Amino acid sequence: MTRLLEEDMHGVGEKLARYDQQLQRMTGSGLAGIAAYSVDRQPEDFLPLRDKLTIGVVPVSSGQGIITGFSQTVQQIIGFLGFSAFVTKQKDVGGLAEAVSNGAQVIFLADDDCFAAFHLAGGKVVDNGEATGRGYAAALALMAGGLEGKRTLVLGAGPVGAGAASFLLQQGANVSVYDIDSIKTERLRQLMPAVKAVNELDRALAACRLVIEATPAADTIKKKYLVPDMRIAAPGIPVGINEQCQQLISGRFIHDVLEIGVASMLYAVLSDEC
Ligand code: 2YH
Repeated sequence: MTRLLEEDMHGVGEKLARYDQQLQRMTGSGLAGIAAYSVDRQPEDFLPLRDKLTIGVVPVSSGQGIITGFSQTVQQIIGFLGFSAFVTKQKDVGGLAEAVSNGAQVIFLADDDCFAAFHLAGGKVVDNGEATGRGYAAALALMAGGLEGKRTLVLGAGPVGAGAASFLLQQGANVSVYDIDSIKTERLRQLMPAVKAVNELDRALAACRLVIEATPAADTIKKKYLVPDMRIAAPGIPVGINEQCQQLISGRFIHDVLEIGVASMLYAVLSDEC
C-alpha cells in the first residue's frame, strides 16, 4: 500500500480554491459537487450540517509514524467544504480522547494501512479507499456527461478500484476491471458479477475511452492510448500517467493526493444525516 509523503502535502491547502476551479472546468462541479454525487446527494443537502458538527483529525504515530502536514491537510480540505475541523494536539489514543472531549462528532484518523472517518453517534465508519474510488468515479461520470451504457475501464482491483467499480455499475456503465494480480480481479468479479474481468491491458486500453487508474504503479497508461476523447480519473499514487502524458490529456485528466478522497469520505460519513 502506498504511503503518502510529507512532500505530497506541500501546497495542497493553499491550492484548494484553484483545484476546485479546475474541477469545475472539467466536470461542471467542484469538490463538494463531486463528493455529494459520489453518495447520491446534492452539495446543498450538507449545508445544514455545517453549523451542527465539529470534526476532529487525530495524528497517528504507529508504524512509520506521523506524516508532517497530513492531519493539517485533511483539516484544510474539510474546512474548504465549510465544516469546522481541528487537529488534536495529542496523538493516538490521547488525541482521540481530546477530540471527543472537545466536542468532535466525526473523527478522521489514519495509520499506514487504514484511513477512516468515524461518525460517533451514527456508528458509521467510512474507509478512504472505497470513498476515494467512488469520488473519482463520480468525477469521471460528470466529465463524461453520464455513464449509462458507456464502456469504462478500472485499472486496479484493490479497495479504490472496487469503490470505483461499484459506483460505475450503479450509474449503468459497462465496467471492465484489470489488475496485474488476476486473483484480485476474480475476487472483485465475485463481489460484483456484472463486472467484466480483463487480462490484456493493451487491448482493454485501446478499446476504452473512460478510465479509472487506481493502481500503485507508475506509467500504466502510455502515450499511444491517449486519443482525443479519452478521459481519465486517476486516484492511484504514484500516478499511472507520466508528466508528458498528463500534459497531452490536460482538461480531461483528474488526479490529486487527498482532496477528492477526503471530501468523499466526509460526505459519505454524513450522508445518513441528510
Ligand atoms: O498514507 C497512508 C496510508 N497509505 C493510507 C492508506 C489508506 N488507503 N496513511 C497516512 C498515515 C498518516 C499518519 N499516521 C499521520 O500523520 O497521522
